Amino acid sequence: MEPEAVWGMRWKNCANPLSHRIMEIAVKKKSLVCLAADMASISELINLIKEVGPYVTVLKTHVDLIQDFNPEEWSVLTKLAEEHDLLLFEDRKFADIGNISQQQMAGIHDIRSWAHIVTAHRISGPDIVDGIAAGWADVERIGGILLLAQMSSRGNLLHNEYTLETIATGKASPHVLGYIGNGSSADDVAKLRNLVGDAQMIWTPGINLDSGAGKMGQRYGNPHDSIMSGSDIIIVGSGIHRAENRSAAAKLYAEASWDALIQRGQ
Ligand code: 6AU
Repeated sequence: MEPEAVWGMRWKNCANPLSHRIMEIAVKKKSLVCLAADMASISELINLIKEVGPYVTVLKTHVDLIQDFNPEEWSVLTKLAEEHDLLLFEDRKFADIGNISQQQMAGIHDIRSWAHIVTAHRISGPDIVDGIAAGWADVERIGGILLLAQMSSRGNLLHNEYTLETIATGKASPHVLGYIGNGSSADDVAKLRNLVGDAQMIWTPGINLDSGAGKMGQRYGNPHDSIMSGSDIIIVGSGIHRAENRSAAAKLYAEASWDALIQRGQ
């Protein structure tokens, strides 16, 4: 299948080259799954990649959860991810002023040198986007930013006006690949898609086939509803990495996401 036939308007209108790469891998693997690989060690992450690699398009990390982080072993992991055709997404949720965000792209974890995608909050002002892009430019790389326009957690402060400002910033910057939306609510995702239009992606966390599994205020919706209401990538964490058979779980989420995309049509 050709990506333009599957993704339709999204393929046609998304200008960011990384979004096309994501859509291509998604078609190749028939999976709109980003795995939230919230592991505590590099070896656990490596094992997880080996189990679920074929069913996952993007690997999302929280590198500050890794207790044994060291750059040498991390490069083994990034190489393995590349072999599995997995894009790396560091969910750093940058929130500081632009200049500090640029410096935080370096530091001990050197996110700028391996992450294709990062998250950022819009809270400090629009310049955070340029700060992060400058971080990538420092090592002659280009990446994509996902701005948090909504969240899945209960009681969050990302109200309508904040969401509108976030989208305005995102639309004005070539570095912004798209937005994080609230996967636990199909209505919220549909509203966000309406505001965003067709030229940027929406990725949704808060996805679990067991809707009652949320802990500490996390809320869940399902893959089908989220994609049908306008999400392009579902972010699934514990639904996969806590499953008894992680490979089978990843396959299940991949199939649900792919079937919904085909049903959504163009
Ligand atoms: O499926 P879970 O609940 O095990 O994991 C959800 C993952 C976690 C969160 O840090 C992240 O998704 N997340 C985000 C992201 C991606 O930025 C935003 C949000 O609103 N809710 C959320 O859970 O790694």
